[in-house]
Amino acid sequence: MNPKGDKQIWLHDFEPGRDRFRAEVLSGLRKPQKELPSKYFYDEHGSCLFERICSSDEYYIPRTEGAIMETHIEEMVELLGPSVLLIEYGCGSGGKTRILLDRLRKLVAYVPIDICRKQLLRVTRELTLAYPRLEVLPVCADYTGGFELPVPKQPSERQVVYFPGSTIGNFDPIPAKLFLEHIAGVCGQGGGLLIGVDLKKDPAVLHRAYNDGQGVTAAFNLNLLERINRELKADFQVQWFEHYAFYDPRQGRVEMHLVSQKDQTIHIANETIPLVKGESIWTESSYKYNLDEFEHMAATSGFKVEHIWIDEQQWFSVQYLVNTGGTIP
Ligand code: AVI
Repeated sequence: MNPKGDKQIWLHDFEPGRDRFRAEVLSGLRKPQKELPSKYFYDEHGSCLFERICSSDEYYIPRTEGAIMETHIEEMVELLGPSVLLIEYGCGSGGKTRILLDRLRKLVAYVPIDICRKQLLRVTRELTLAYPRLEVLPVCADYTGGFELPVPKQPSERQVVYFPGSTIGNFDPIPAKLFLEHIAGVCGQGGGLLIGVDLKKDPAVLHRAYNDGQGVTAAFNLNLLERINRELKADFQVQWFEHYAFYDPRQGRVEMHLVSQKDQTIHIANETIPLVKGESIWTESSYKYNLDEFEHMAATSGFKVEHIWIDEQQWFSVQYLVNTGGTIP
């Protein structure tokens, strides 16, 4: 406790440094199809914009997933069992998790992991107030890289990773499989993964979701350039870029790009990046799966699909996968 009576928060801090950010930005911008890693959307302002996307009418994912969780939480809790160590990858604003924290029996500890330190600290503070007896062990990290997990005070019966929101969709297929393999290693044999997976659907619905009428998704996309300007002292003229998002049914993914509106030159860390009018910087992919595709990927990563919950429109699934200790080729 500190003198104000607040619980002390021990942050396990592996926040990616500026050198790594610069190196990843430059390596993406040197490619023939220029690209930027979508994980860098989430600075403080980007995280706020993402929260606004999540409450927009068009972006159906949070409300659909939330309704699935509300409807089936008892069944989920039964499957996960008691004395779980719950590890959440990309906890964001933390709202979705409370439904689990409220219901899980004898929860051993909660490990929220997020790349945005400020947001993570805010969420941890809120949770320690709301759940004073729960051990909360925040980790600030880019969860696509390596980092150590904190060890809770009490032993657990099972480690369960929670990965909601269909963030798995932001990985290309091979990295997605490798990431699931990594999670299988984290939760260990008998451990589980409760994951939100967005499903293939009418492209018009997807188009609306990534092109909301208020322009929040566009602002979220463009904020990446503002962040690079601020943190890497670059000189993107943000007004000369436009948000462009579309669904490619052959690849089964939504692509987000920033399209240059004129021939221009960007300077970052002594490098000059030329862009011609109409050229794009690819900032995000968001893969949509059908159930068989996802089951196959899970199986090649060491997971068996134990249960799937879907909404009535069949737009989104929440799935409980168990690490069985074996993989299919
Ligand atoms: C975090 N992730 C799952 C979101 C998605 O749908 O791919 C990020 C996002 N990008 C635009 N809107 C939301």
